[in-house]
Amino acid sequence: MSTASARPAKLLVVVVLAAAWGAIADERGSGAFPSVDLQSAPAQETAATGVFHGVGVVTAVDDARGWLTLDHEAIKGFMCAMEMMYRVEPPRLVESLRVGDRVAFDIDAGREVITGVMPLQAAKP
Ligand SMILES: [Cu+2]
Repeated sequence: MSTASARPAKLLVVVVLAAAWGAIADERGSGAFPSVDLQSAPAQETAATGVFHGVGVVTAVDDARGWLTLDHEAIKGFMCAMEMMYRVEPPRLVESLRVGDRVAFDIDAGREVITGVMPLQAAKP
């Protein structure tokens, strides 16, 4: 009886060891694992350096702190179209902006800070 009950247990140990070995192998990274790819999307955006130019519509303004939320078009070589919040330096650049304004902007890709804002079309009153 003891051999009969020991056999499944032994099999279980082998399965667990195989799973553990697989996990260790995964962590070493074969390069084919999706965990790496999942992180590469945001990493790609922050990896860009230099000043990029974008166009977007203002969806929120925090002129006290110098934050601007833009629904921006794709910025070639930097990021795809999305709505996001940016820090603006100097903060006074956002003072005259209103929600709905369409603007062109310069963004320092390495710091993800907007360093220039040029109004293109004012929000409809
Ligand atoms: Cu963005």
